[in-house]
Amino acid sequence: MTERFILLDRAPDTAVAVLRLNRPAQLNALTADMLVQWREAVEAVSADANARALVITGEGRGFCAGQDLADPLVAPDPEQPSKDIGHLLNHYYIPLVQALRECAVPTVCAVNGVAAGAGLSLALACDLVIASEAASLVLGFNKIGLIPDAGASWLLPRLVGRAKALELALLGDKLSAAEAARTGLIARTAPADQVLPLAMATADRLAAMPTRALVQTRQLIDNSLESNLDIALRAESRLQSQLGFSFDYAEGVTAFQQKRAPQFRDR
Ligand code: T3D
Repeated sequence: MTERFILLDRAPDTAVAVLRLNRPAQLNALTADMLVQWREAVEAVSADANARALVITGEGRGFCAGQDLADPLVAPDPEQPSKDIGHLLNHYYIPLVQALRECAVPTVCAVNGVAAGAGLSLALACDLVIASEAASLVLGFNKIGLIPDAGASWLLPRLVGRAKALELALLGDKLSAAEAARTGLIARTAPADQVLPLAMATADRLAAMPTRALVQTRQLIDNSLESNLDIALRAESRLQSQLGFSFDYAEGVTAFQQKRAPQFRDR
């Protein structure tokens, strides 16, 4: 039987799916099987019509130590000197980053402990990142002669600006969760025993909101970093035009007029 490195759960009466990285003895370091299971789990949530938010967290004391450096796919081997790390990125990391960025529901990452290398890249690919005050965040790619990957080189300057991005990537120092929140790398921190409850409460709030509008907001914000005002204005107009015909828009306005809580349902 295939070992389950990713646990996915959504209680029947809730709209929040919870995905747990499950290799705690290795600080949830990523193997190829684990990356495939993670992508499949995110895709399953996208396809689940009753899911309206996704929380991602790690089992054990770490969130994710990045690529498993002992994985024979990448571990340097004098017998086989021509291993291509690009293959690993193309076949495993890139599809996962894309699945996260295109997830049909908002994603909340509860960073319960250390996030390193691609483990940090993947946390940052989520919509909201909440880290335990006990967690540390480190790129660390420079320490093994690599460049930041799994989207980190694209995200970092957009999150913290060029100066801080270069400091984090070139020096590779560990950042406390508090410092990460101060610099804008993550959304917020919480005491260690509160990080998952806060992530769940945040996901509950998101699940009660108009999912399609939230996901399109993510798309607009991501695209805005690549475009100009004219393109952004037209993209807003096109999406707003579509949303104006949606159930959720009618429900939101009607609920406001009737002074009651809206019951959104579009996906
Ligand atoms: O080929 C490629 O690599 C391409 C892909 C690149 C993407 C990447 O993610 S590159 C970056 C890879 N990750 C790292 O370089 C991080 C390496 N780990 C660390 O620097 C530290 O372990 C941490 C800062 C994450 C945590 O430190 P600490 O002191 O809290 O824990 P520890 O004692 O170092 O680790 C605990 C165990 O997890 C230990 O195993 P042991 O001795 O108890 O049996 C350690 O070997 C294992 N572990 C931690 N990180 C990894 C790992 N095992 C395999 N791969 C790891 N990345």
